[in-house]
Amino acid sequence: MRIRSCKYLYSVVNPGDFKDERYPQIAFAGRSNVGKSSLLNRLVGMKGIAKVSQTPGKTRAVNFFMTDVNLMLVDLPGFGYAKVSKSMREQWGKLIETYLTDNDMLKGLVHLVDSRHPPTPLDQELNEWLNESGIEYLVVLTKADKLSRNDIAKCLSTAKKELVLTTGSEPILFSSKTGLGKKELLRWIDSQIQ
Ligand SMILES: Nc1nc2c(ncn2[C@@H]2O[C@H](COP(=O)(O)OP(=O)(O)OP(=O)(O)O)[C@@H](O)[C@H]2O)c(=O)[nH]1
Ligand SMILES: [Mg+2]
Repeated sequence: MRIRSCKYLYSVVNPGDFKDERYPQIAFAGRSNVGKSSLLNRLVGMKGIAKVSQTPGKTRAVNFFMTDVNLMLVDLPGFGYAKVSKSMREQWGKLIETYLTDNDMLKGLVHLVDSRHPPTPLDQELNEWLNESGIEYLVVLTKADKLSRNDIAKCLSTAKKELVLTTGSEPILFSSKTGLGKKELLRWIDSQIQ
């Protein structure tokens, strides 16, 4: 599969505002600043389509994008941003959970984990939640361009140790800088929507 173009559709901030969509969707989730928007941009080969920022917590809505292959990409708000109030955190959780629950059009979720650090407790929480939900997911270890050769093997084994991987395949390494992992990720997405 190759995505040649992509356009931003709309954002949802309130759990009650999700629309029924006719197209299959792949969603991207992970802690704030893990590289979700950058990955999305790399995947579709368009730099500015999802906003990338130095400031964590930038993506506070669920953002919907439409590709030329009739597949929707869904950028979920990052979790675990410390500077956000408890009530706001709960609101985000509710928003994400509402989107993920009973969504027939959701064909898979990409769980992004920073390759430089072990999965956080919030990553483990999402992982457990996904295992119970039955949603198919793939763990993607981001910012792999920042790893040394040694770290690469280590981060793969740490991810497999700290997370319980019940669906999908092995975690993959990804870099939005170099494009590492893009082919593999597209292959997985393709298999999810067949
Ligand atoms: N070296 C390197 N930096 C990356 C990579 N992916 C993202 N970054 C950087 O990490 C920072 C956060 O990237 P974003 O793509 O905005 O992360 P996000 O997960 O969308 O963040 P939120 O929207 O805040 O949840 C930016 O400064 C990016 O340039 C990567 O593969 N390699
Ligand atoms: Mg983002």
